[in-house]
Amino acid sequence: PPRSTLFPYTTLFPIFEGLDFYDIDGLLSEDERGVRDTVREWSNERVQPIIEKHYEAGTFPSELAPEMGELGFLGANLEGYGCPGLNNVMYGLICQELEAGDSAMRSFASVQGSLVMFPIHAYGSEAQKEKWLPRLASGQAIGCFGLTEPDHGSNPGGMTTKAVDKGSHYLLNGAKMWITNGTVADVAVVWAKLDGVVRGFIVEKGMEGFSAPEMTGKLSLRASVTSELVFQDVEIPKENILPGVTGLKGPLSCLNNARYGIAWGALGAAQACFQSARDYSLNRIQFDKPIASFQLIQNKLAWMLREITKGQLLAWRLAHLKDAGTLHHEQVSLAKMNNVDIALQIARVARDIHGANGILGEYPIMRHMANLESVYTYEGTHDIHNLVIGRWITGIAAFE
Ligand code: TGC
Ligand code: FAD
Repeated sequence: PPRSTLFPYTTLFPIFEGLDFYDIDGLLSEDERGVRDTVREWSNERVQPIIEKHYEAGTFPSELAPEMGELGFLGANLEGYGCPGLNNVMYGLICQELEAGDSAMRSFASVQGSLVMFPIHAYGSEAQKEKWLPRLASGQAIGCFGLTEPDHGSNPGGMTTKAVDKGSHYLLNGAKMWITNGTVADVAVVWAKLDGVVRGFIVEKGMEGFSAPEMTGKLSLRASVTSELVFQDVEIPKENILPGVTGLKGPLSCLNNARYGIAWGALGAAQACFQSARDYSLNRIQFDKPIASFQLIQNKLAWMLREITKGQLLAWRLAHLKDAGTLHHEQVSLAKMNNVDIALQIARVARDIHGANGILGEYPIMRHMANLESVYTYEGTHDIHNLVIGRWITGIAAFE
């Protein structure tokens, strides 16, 4: 369609600049700013130009996985075994910059680092750590995390995937659903009940009876691979159980780490939408003026800036609580819930400011908006986090 020449910025690959109204940069160390700038530059060069095509095709740009490993984006806040050992501000900033490109990129890093490498690092045997962590950190191997089942999403404690101790090995039966990276993963951290107690198992690609068909038909997170995991009498070697944790707190502790990353990541998507809306409104002429000159548009932009700024302060404080080791998981729930919620609302308002152009793939808005619908639901739905906070306030678990 003919387009106004007044849209100089509107290309297929906008350069993400970020928003820093409250001088958050002043709260960051030089090293933290350096990490942020590295990821931003990489994402602007390597992700922005190709991501819309991948989104439309429903494919993940797998050639970027080793690059992400080489640059230290995978398992960023873990130490040893080839992991980068960065602090949690840096880990958060990595998530922010990746998600400014696309939620699929942050999802990939979240699953790999927080949901696969973290449990192996925290609960694995020495042999498991040595076997998997260096390969996962470098992006040479890909991992997935199997908790959700077709009939157990918000309530993973009800899982029916089961392992039976057969003496020489465990026999695993059951199915997982909605598993990011499943089809392309070399290794799956799978949560199953052994004698009625939740345990973690390392399931390797190629094990007999294990398959991971890709789920199709998604209209959100299209640049991310999502799969089922099916286990039919899979013989799991005894040494593949995670020895360091029993019970639901195993998988839930991994989720804390990933939810933390999402609290930062969602701000990346929100800032990308804000930037696009600001630039569009300055260039779009209606009634002989840029639409940015109308009060209603300025009100929308000011509201976006306000919510992003509050979210940034929340994320920064969360990082310092996490680094200090005093963070409790209800604080993570608040930040995940708030920052995804405002990001989704910002994407919707940005779409409105773009008028009809807002529905085009040429702008990142609709893609971010559709992605954020998944982010709102995964890693604990918005309302599950509400109820977690409600339990903290009242002592009463309303989800039971
Ligand atoms: P509850 O009785 O509350 O807890 C059982 C045990 O776990 C402990 N615990 C936690 N520990 C660490 N971190 C947390 N966040 C924890 N929450 C609870 C708790 O202290 C207890 O320990 P212990 O020692 O007493 O046994 O468990 P519940 O069954 O009542 O469930 C509570 C509820 C509903 C909050 C929980 O089930 C939940 O969070 N549900 C949401 C499920 C979820 O988030 N699934 C995510 C799947 S993975 C995913 O979505 C990846 S998307 C990846 C991507 O692409 O980015
Ligand atoms: P349900 O639990 O059925 O919830 C449906 C609705 O009911 C929600 O609004 C919810 O808030 C509400 N609800 C549920 N219980 C209550 C209650 N007690 N009180 C009030 N309201 C309630 N899982 C993994 O294990 N690994 C992955 O890698 C992974 N990746 C994913 C990738 C994508 C793209 C998506 C969309 C999901 C992924 N998930 C993954 C699954 C995700 O964690 C679940 O979808 C999520 O936990 C919610 O479960 P559900 O979809 O079954 O919804």
